[in-house]
Amino acid sequence: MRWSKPATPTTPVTPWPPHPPPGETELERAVRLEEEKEARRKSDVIDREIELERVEQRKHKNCTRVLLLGQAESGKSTMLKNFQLYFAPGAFHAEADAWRAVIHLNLVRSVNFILDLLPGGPSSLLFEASHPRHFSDKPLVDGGYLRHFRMRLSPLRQVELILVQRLSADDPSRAAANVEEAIPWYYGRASEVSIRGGSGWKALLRRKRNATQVGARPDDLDKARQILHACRQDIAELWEHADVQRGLEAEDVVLRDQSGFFLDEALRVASADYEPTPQDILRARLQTIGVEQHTISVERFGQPSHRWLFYDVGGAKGQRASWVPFFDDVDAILFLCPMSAFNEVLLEDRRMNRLLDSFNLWKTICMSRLLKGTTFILLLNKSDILQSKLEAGSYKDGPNDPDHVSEYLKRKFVAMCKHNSARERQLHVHVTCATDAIVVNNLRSSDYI
Ligand SMILES: Nc1nc2c(ncn2[C@@H]2O[C@H](COP(=O)(O)OP(=O)(O)OP(=O)(O)O)[C@@H](O)[C@H]2O)c(=O)[nH]1
Ligand SMILES: [Mg+2]
Repeated sequence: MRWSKPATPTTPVTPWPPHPPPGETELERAVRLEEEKEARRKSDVIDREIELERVEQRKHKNCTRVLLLGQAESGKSTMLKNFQLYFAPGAFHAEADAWRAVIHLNLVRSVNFILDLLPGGPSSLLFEASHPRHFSDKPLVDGGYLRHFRMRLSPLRQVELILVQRLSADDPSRAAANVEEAIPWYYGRASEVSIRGGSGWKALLRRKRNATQVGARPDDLDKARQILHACRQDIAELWEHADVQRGLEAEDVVLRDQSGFFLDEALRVASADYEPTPQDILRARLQTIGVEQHTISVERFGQPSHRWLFYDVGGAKGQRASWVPFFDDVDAILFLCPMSAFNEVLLEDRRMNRLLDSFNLWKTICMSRLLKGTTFILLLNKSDILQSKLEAGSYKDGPNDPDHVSEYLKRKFVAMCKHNSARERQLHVHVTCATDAIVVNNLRSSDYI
């Protein structure tokens, strides 16, 4: 029962709290008073909820709400970073410290991945009998170099552990579970880095760092940086070693096209005074688990004015059911399709081609009745990787021309949208490279953003 006044004074109403009934016993009175107290408490809770809702709605008035959708590794979180870089560069740069740990973890995982692939590693694959054993005058396997690298780079296992623990919650067992829980390992790529819990990890990292700065104990992040610094020459040498390069090539492992690739810049990234650049942050890979809500307050003349509310979702198959509750609460959907994935399969379902999966997803989203009036912005992403793949001759059945492929995809997506939408909708299509820091500026030249 709500605690409220009558709508008009003339309307006959039951008084509340009701008058005590005649002949009420002590016990009945105590029960009645308790019930009235409980009713008031419930009424107060409801009032508070209504007020909160009103405050939220008021906040949203000056706020554009965008839902980022697309399969895993399509570039959703990268686009979000780019929006932050464009609209709130101050906030973006303030988070650089936290991203350094992710970038270091990306780098260390790539090195450990290569070491694991080499003979004697747990997933030894390179230099099997079918391949020549060495390509350089300093053979990696036969010349004792591998032993040298293994020994010199063994502290990187500890660095990996420290970074995983620091990027996750305090509980190390949870840290271990967080990593790779969604994606099975397979030999063609380094394992994923995933942290559950939205952007909380950045705050956690900051808090822990501040706590150690007042002198409680030496910071293990600094220790990890020192180890990395000491290993950086060996990392660069291992990566550049002709045997490693040719071995990976023979196994069709193209690390350069993979997420979180920093081996080409190992000397810079692993140096003790390394500060991540915006470009590094855009290229850092951190898998999203669940749905994260991010608010970007536009920094204009130092004053926040307009706000963006982004919902960034995990794109892997097992994550998609959690998208639906956000469908009816957004002004626009930003859907990303990685064009370069035409010859790849989903990590979580290796029978499914990634481009086909994007088509299926797009169709489902266009058909959704909850989204029938929503504006769609389609980003045909990873144009740079598409181009390098085509230059390498990967697209054998047609002209190796990126414009031809993007035009074809654009026509296909537009037709699917028309065919599957319940009514006509606004659809804007762009070819993008989400790691390019000017991408939002380019989108802004179309007047709807
Ligand atoms: N070269 C290149 N890399 C890109 C591009 N877009 C994203 N990436 C990289 O691809 C990786 C995956 O991008 P994310 O933004 O993490 O992908 P996501 O869609 O958020 O993936 P989930 O969180 O798993 O759903 C990151 O390392 C990005 O830096 C692009 O256009 N070109
Ligand atoms: Mg993501």
